[in-house]
Amino acid sequence: MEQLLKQTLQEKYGKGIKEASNEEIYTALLCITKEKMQGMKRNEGEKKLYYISAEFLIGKLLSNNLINLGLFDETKDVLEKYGHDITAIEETEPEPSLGNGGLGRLAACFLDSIATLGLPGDGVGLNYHDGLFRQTFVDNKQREEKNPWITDKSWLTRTERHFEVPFKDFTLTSTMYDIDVPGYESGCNKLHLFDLDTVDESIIHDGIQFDKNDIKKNLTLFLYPDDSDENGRLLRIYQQYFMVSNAAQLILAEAEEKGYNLYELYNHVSIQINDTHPTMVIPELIRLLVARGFNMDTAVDVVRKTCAYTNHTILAEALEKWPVSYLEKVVPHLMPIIRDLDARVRRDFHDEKVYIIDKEDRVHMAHIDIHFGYAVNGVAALHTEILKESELKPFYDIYPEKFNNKTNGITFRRWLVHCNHELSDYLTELIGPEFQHDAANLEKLLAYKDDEEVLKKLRSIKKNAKISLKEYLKLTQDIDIDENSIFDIQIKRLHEYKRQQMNALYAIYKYKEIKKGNLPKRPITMIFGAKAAPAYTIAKDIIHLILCLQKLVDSDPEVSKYLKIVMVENYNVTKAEKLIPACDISEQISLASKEASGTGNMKFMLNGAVTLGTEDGANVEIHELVGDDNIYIFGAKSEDVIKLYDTAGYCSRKIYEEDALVEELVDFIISKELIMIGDPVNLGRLYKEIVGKDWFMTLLDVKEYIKTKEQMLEDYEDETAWAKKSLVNIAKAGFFSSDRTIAEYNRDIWHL
Ligand code: 26M
Repeated sequence: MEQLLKQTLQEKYGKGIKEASNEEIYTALLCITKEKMQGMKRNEGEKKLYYISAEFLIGKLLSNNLINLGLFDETKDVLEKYGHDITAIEETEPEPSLGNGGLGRLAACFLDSIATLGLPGDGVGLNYHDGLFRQTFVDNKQREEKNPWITDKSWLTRTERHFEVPFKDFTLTSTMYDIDVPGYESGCNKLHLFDLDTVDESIIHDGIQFDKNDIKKNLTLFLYPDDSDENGRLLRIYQQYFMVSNAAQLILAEAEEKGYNLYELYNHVSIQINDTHPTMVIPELIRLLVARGFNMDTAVDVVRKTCAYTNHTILAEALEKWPVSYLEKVVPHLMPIIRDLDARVRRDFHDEKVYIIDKEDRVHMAHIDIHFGYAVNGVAALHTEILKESELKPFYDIYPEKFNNKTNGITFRRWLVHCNHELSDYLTELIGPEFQHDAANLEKLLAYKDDEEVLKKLRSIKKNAKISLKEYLKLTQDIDIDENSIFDIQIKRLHEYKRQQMNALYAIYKYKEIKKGNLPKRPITMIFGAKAAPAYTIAKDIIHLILCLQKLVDSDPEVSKYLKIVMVENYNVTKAEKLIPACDISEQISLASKEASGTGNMKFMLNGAVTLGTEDGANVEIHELVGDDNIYIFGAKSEDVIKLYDTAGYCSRKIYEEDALVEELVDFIISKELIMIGDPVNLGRLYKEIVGKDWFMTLLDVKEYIKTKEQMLEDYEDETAWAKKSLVNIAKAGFFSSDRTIAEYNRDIWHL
């Protein structure tokens, strides 16, 4: 590496390693790594997977690629020798924000594991020029700005693949860009991102506004910030069709190039449909096969044996239902096929709940996937049970054999080895390096559960991570935090079901307690990080509340000695990598039944945080693995919540009126202290929402939540007992390696 780096810097900039700037070294390392990956062997086989997803939240790639190529330590040493720090060099890399949250990050972890397991499998998606917006805070409110990430030297490689994508009124020509996906000590796959040469970034104005009508100029400009944004639904359909038509054409082109018989496509290809966003790949593939001479029945049969679908949510508003009129406007050539599929369903089944086109003329995308795919999976055990027993019950009754669970996972290369070198090195020293190949080996750590030395070392590693985070927050937001305080962290998209508002009510509780003189034994640092969809009003009001509380506490010297509230600006993958190793308490407090899995919960556990959570998503499996002593569980159970919804049995106003403490906490949202800092419109609206609707039942669980968190704070004071909990969490995290998840997908669904 030393020689290569010297030579590259000399050629590019006429400089030595010592004199080169961080940017120059970054660019040189990027070029070197890219070239190495080009020379790598590709994972190959008789059958290949295409993972189609509207989002791939890949994060920065330099360190990750160096780790997977086995070059990280060497590179770090070379840089140190010449007085450079690899962390500072990483800072100069722009983060591609090609995802909203969990679903996109999962796709990125999966690509890493697919490559690492040596499986032939590529990702297919879109090359959004500005990704998800960049968040800033102005007047205690979220502001959205564009977030360009593509520079002349990037991980993208323009290819010679182009396809014609037909829309109603015009045809567009695509260009395929590739990003290499190196496996850890294994072969290489690719992420194919499709784009349009005519996209024009100059049409963006005032933050993230742009002309929604000129598809040739705007198609791949932005990633849609989830469907709470009503605006631009048509554009979303243009994007989805552009993505899947390119994917389908690529799949057929590669199959034809390899000389495969398309009548046996399913022996050579599996297509994983990541949520319903790529669902149109089903009618599109049928269309393309019919154009190649297939009759309709055969085309349907071949496609059905090729496609599999993953469901990531039961939230009704997130289940895509496109009005027929929209599809007619954008892709009229798919409508006869979709109508034909619907007719097949109506012929075979007499239950309107499973029809593709409903009475209101809306196309249910998930229904296409379930009828015309061969597998349907949920993303955690509880979630899959809820799909089978309630949300998708009519489908489960028809196709029990298609349903299966694949509990999510995370790549340990990024979420341990890269983001927490000190912990990862110590684990290697203690239990050997095998856990890096097979995460189940982390259980060897249990042998040290009562070893005072080990527990002490784990505490010191945590402390160092807290100090690093302290330095980072000082540098980036000029915020001071105390490394001796307890770090309580909730980082995830802002959504009412995730209940950041409940955590904010805890902050109010603590503020009031301190005011009353009930001082905590140790200061508490409450950290939040979350973006809200620009059109999701209440989510933005919750951000406003948290920022106002942050100001209130900061300006009160009596309270700020004991409590600090920090809202991290522009929360993204890079920030997650700095926050997670420093965490003591991992907040996973969604309303039971609503969080399909969660993956942040796994990242925190792996880095030694203790979960404060409801019995929801993968928390249930974490609970089973670590046992009652090493997790803090509270709140209503999912069966009870589902019952409450079914019977309309929940009334937040009743709890508010009958419980003095709840009333006091909620009233504080519109107290004069907060109104002086914040905007009465936002705070008033949030207050009304919680008292009058509280759709995600915050007031149902808030008291037990407060009590459980108080217990945690008390237990934290027994340092040895706490370090033991931390150790057990790390030791039991092996199950959540995405290598395990992918091995299961391959065993049960893909058969590569
Ligand atoms: C929909 C329509 C239009 C525009 C955007 C959307 C949309 C985009 C993202 C809808 C949902 C999106 O994401 C859902 C998601 O991230 N789900 C999460 O998936 C994770 C991985 O399986 C789970 O761990 C989380 O629990 C789940 O919330």
